[in-house]
Amino acid sequence: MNKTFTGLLAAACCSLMMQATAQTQPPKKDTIALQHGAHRIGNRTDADMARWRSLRFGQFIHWGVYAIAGGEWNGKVYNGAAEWIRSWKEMPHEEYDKLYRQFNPVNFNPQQWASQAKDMGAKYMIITTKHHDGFCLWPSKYSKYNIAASPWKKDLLGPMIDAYNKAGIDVYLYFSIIDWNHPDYRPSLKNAADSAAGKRFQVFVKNQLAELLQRYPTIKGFWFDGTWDASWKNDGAFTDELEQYLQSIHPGLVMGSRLRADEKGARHFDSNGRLMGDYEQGWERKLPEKIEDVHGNDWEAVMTVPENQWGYHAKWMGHVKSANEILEMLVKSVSLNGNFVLNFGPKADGTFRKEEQDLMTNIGAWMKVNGDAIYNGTYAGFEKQDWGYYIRKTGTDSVYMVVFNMPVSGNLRVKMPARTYLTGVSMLQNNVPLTPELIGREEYFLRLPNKQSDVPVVILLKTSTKEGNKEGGNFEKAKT
Ligand code: FHN
Repeated sequence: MNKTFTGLLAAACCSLMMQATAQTQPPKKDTIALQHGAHRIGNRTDADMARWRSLRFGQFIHWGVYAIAGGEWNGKVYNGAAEWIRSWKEMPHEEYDKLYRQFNPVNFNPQQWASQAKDMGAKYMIITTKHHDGFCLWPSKYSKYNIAASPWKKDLLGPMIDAYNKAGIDVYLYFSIIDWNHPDYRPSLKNAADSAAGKRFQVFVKNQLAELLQRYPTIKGFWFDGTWDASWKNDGAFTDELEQYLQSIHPGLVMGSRLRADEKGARHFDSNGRLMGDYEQGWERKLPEKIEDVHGNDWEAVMTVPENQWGYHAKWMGHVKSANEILEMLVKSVSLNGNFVLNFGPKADGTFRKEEQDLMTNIGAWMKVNGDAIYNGTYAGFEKQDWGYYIRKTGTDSVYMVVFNMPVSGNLRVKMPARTYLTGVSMLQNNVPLTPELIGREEYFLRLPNKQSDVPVVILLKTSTKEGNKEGGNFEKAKT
């Protein structure tokens, strides 16, 4: 066996042939004529999109005046998501709308935020420029409800974006269309007066977005939210025009599927089932199970640490995810061709709660050793095994096995696609080589030197599609 293996090593080192990569969307006929449906078939192939796709791990930050309430009001605890507290019957709107007068994040240290995100391994960051409450973290000239009116007085976004960019992290801007503070915002347009307000609101949105682009030209894209109300989704033409307008003033921007609706009110996917926007943006607090679930589209998942808290809530309820659970979600996402974004909700003073700091440290410790398996990773085209996930380094014959469930037998089964052979196996952590045992045609067992580990273990497989595996050819299929 060893001889065969060494032979294979020599024979196959230059093979860069990919096995099945992403499934492409099956060509289907459009049955409905649409002017404002998807304008592209298949994924974007330009450099900006390729960059987004290669980053794989992002940090989401929900920060705003809701952090002051921290999920509590008048001694009562709100069970909903902290950033929604204004909609709670126990929270008078007038009281919430005065909170900005206390927003003074004296301990905000953008360099520290950026360096801890970098240490965690995040390659991009999404910041809430304004959430549904309408409070703007930048001094917008189109709304008085902004950071300049708070005791902090000055821009928060600019220093944040600069610090993250300096740390080598791309920045995306979250922007909520729902705006509870704006007099012209309506969930639905019921009469002529509402329609007039709706038109004014569209101008306001367009102005604020252009303002953000003009103020922060290094941003890589927008992350839209709050686009499910009838007033927004029933004007597909406007959403289409807006997307094109933003692209025209900042070519290359990456924007997901939440922005657009088609003229029939379909969101994310148009009425013919084609994805609108640059990637599928509906994976919130859930992940696809298998490659078929993503239909060959680029996609991104956003995840909370507790069950459903985005902004700061002093009392986290329910299950709080561990670093290993989050790493498994990250790895699973990349193994299915997706990006994974982990959310943080800083406190009103600009610091992060201990649980979030510890998570960043623990995730970062693993990423420092194993990050090679994540960045630029893609679907490997191997049959999934119960021990964990395969990730291929895009465009190469390197495939990583990320082991989350060590079998009691200690044997990790590797089943290669037809006519694919192993040419080298080593532990990513320390390059220690492993000797695979051939157990069938294109099928091996691997055993780790030490099967005990508190964190997922990564094994690097070098593969080849060149002929040469004579020994494998001796295995007979069962005659049944
Ligand atoms: O309502 C928001 C929620 O507060 C949070 O911002 C998430 C993040 O994806 N988006 C909305 C729900 O989809």
